Amino acid sequence: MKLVNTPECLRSSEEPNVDLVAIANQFGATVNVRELGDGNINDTFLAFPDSQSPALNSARSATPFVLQRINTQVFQQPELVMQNMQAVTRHLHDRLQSDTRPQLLADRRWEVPHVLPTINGDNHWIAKDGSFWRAIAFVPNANCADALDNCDCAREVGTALGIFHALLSDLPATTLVDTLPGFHVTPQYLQTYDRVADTAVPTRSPEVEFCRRFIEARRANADVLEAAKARGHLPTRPMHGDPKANNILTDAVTGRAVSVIDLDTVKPGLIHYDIGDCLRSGCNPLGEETDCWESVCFEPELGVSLLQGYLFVARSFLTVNDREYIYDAIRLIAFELGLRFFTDYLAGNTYFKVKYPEHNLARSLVQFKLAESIEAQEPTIRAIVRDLS
Ligand code: GN1
Ligand code: MG
Repeated sequence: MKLVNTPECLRSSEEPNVDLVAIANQFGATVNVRELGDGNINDTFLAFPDSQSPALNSARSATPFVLQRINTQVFQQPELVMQNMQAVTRHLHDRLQSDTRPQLLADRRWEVPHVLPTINGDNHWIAKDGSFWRAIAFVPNANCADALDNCDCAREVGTALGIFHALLSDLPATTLVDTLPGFHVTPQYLQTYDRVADTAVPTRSPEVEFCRRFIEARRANADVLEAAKARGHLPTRPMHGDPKANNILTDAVTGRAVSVIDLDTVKPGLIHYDIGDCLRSGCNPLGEETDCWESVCFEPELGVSLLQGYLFVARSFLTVNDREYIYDAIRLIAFELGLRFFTDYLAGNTYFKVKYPEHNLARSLVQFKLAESIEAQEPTIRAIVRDLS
């Protein structure tokens, strides 16, 4: 996430009636609220507590906190999202406090993005208009990047995902609820695409034709991970669901990874979707919002470093089968995200936030170009995984 440069006290320009300070006050006396980040689904703000407030006590410091409005069209059971987040953050916290704190974390700063209660002790607050709000601890002195430009950063991003998976590897997946059925089940996205493409007003442009042909050529491979799961080759585990590079924070001074944030999508699933998502986002130096989609490529040097970081930690719990499907995961998740963006473009931009009507089309082209580049480097990527295992 990037801190967006906005006026001191922000009232969302699209929603002049939303009093963000009043909403933030439900989580503790607040003087100021600013927009934070560029999420595609939820609305995120940074709230600054009133340091003069008598209500401020040792339980709540004057540190800013993250205030979020959950998109309840996407997360239709937001209470269950909170339940999953709390199950995961409690588990992370307990492991960090206990004797089972991994040796790897002995000399590493590691922060858990805890859920902060409302002044009434609840884990969320529902406004009069029905909107769903919650607060999360802000990790100070940390940065994130939408795209990675050097191998040290890539290694740290991979290490962070490895630590996250390692810390959760003893949490039974059954502890978590499937809050987003179908999320990261690629064949289901294909079914949705087929339904939407049948009814969408036909749009003809070279870019749209490129996307349609791209999808058709890869249809048969879309179930590679789901089929592996069905055959018992890949187990269901707690997954993050969205570990793209900018959801990993690094210490502002040392550059070492310190946290994995954005836990809305934690649920039972295949960690391969996480591995794929981390690589597809971390090894695309132009980033997923670039206008230069024709120049997008998967940078193998970044891939080596990211996988070095990940596998160094994850080799303790990954099986031979797990390693076998890492290449497929990287290819598939870029294809899947392109498919999701393209479907949403055809459907009239109802899921992802957009800044202009063709935004989702532009995003899908980036992901398809990335998938093409990953496919062209299959032997290299498979060799990287093999050599690191
Ligand atoms: C969405 O909102 P954000 O940026 O955290 C999406 C992810 C995509 C991502 C692409 C619930 O995440 O699946 O990979 O955009 N989240 C959901 O940037 O659909
Ligand atoms: Mg997210």
